[in-house]
Amino acid sequence: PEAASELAVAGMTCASCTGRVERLLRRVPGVREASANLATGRVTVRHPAGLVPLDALEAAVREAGYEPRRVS
Ligand code: 9UX
Repeated sequence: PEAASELAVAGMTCASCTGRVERLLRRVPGVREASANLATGRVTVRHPAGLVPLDALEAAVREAGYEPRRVS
């Protein structure tokens, strides 16, 4: 089934920031959609359950130039 992972991302302060984070996350194999919320500093990533390790998502956020934090 479909699943969603949520990450908090520090340092996103404009629409270009959120766009960059979304673009890099969508490149991760298995990711169907990534949506970053500028107001909350959170990113929701949709992907098939179990297929995409959180580590890969965090790596993509760092590659975009931002610092991810796990949220429970
Ligand atoms: Mo503009 Mo967002 O420099 O980092 S892209 S604030």
